[in-house]
Amino acid sequence: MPSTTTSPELTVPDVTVGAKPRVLSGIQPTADSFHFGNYLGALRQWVDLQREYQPFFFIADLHAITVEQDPKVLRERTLRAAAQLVAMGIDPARSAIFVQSQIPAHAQLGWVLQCLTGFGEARRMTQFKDKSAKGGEGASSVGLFTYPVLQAADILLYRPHYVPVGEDQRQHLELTRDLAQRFNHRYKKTFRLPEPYILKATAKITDLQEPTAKMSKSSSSPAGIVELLDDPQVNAKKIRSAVTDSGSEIRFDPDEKPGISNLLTIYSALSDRTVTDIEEEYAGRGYGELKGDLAELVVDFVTPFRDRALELLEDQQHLMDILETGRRQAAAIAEVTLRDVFQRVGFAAPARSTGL
Ligand code: AQP
Repeated sequence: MPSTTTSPELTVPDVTVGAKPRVLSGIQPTADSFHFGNYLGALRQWVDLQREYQPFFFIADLHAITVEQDPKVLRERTLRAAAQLVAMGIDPARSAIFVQSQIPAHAQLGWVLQCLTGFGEARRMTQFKDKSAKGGEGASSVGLFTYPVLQAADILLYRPHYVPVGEDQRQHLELTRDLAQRFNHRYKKTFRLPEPYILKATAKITDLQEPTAKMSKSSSSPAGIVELLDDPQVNAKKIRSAVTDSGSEIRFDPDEKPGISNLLTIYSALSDRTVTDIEEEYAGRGYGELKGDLAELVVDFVTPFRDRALELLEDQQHLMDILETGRRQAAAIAEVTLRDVFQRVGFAAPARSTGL
């Protein structure tokens, strides 16, 4: 557990004095299933952190539409995301699970922060460069460009201490902290400076077929990605067919042996054993044996998860109730922050309703 990182000089009005410190994170409903990168890089930490912190976890549908989505599919995937979060152990009794677009404050604060963000600063975000590379910058949406600023709003609204994410989000977290500091300095101390919570060992799970690239919903080939809701035997086959490196030694060396190092990382995370321990066990044995055993571990992990998620998906009303409870919890916090922001920026408050 990281040590506390709140800036000593920052006195943030906390609407839940005495409450536990907060964690917040989100995931996009951009595929039918989450993958091992999402799970090992971020979601597993969500499950662990919910015990000691006050957790807010959202399904980032506003972010999803930065690239074209089929509306019907997007709605389905939003519920699939909720089912997967619950199936993996996010407890709705402890954690607020909500849908980003249902809290208007995200987009509202996003606008205020856009007005504090330099164009050049936004341009430096490498994820935009990566994601716009395929179709060209001109064909990318402005939303894709300003995505990291909306993400800053997602985070700052809840004044969390920690944001559990994968390595690919580190730069966005730095921008979030910069914007928080800028707002606090220009107006009045309002935002907590959140710390990224990135577990080094699993910060970047790579593509099984292209082990120097990150495993990704949108850019991995089907053979390169382990999707948690896929048929477990299909996933086992993908592990057995993973690209490995020249030579035969089973050794963790991400530069020289990215393929085998990725498999060792996944093995270690699923078995709760150290990489060194696994290297020792497989000393003198071939890649095939390691892959075969890892395939079995993967089947043992994904089978109960998938069964539970599919069962949850059969009761959509229950999932919508969970999201509505989460929405209310999140809205209560977000609206207070937004009110502070609007007041500090100088927006005129609406006149009190006369009831007419
Ligand atoms: N390969 C990965 N290794 C470690 N962490 C990862 N994450 C994603 N891929 C890896 C982490 O998962 C969380 C949710 O990700 P997201 O849905 O918000 O989108 P993303 O980071 O852009 O992931 P994808 O799979 O590449 O999605 P698409 O293709 O839709 O853009 C984040 O915390 C992320 O760090």
